[in-house]
Amino acid sequence: MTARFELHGITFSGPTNKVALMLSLAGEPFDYVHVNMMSGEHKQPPHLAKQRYGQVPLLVDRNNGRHLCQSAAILEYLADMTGKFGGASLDERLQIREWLYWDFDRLAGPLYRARVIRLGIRQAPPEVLEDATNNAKAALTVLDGHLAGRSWIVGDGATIADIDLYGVVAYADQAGIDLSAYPNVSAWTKRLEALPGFRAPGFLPQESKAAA
Ligand SMILES: N[C@@H](CCC(=O)N[C@@H](CS)C(=O)NCC(=O)O)C(=O)O
Repeated sequence: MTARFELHGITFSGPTNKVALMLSLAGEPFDYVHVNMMSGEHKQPPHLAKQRYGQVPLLVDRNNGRHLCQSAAILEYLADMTGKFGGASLDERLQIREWLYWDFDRLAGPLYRARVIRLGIRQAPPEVLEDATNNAKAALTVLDGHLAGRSWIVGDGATIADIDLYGVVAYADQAGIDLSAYPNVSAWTKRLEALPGFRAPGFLPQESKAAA
């Protein structure tokens, strides 16, 4: 049977992995389309026609032809469509949205930046790496404080706020940040990794693959 969802991305990409993790945790099979960013495929007209920002990820919903961009918006859409990980009430949904915005305001930018500089994908002077690392650590401190005495970011179960934030925190090591300094965050990552359907970042193949 044809899978409902088609995910376009690249295995290296944190935002692509957030969406792939959501699909996997929700038990939704999906076709995966590898976008060759090394050759600039994401800036070519065929991709731009589907993803206005020339980025990955892109999610296609074959049930209705929708093309969705921006990982946080895609997570909200998938929560709506699957009825999973969307929060138990309006108040929870509002808190989830707050954390999604906070992620890209405070955590994802600096942590992903430190990662690509450390991996040698981007060149930057030492002070840029230091600034990114310090800002990522400051955001992790906020997250660690929030998780004190809590199992999940919002409410009593995993939501897309956890999936979204995990898709950044999981790269802390590659960003040169030792998570043992953030014990509540460390314990929370273990809880998320124990969920049925969990797949570690980087599980996507280096080529396109149809749903199993
Ligand atoms: N806020 C976007 C960020 C997406 C993003 O930065 N994707 C990167 C790959 S990890 C990309 O496509 N970079 C190419 C570009 O921005 O030109 C999201 O969450 O989907």
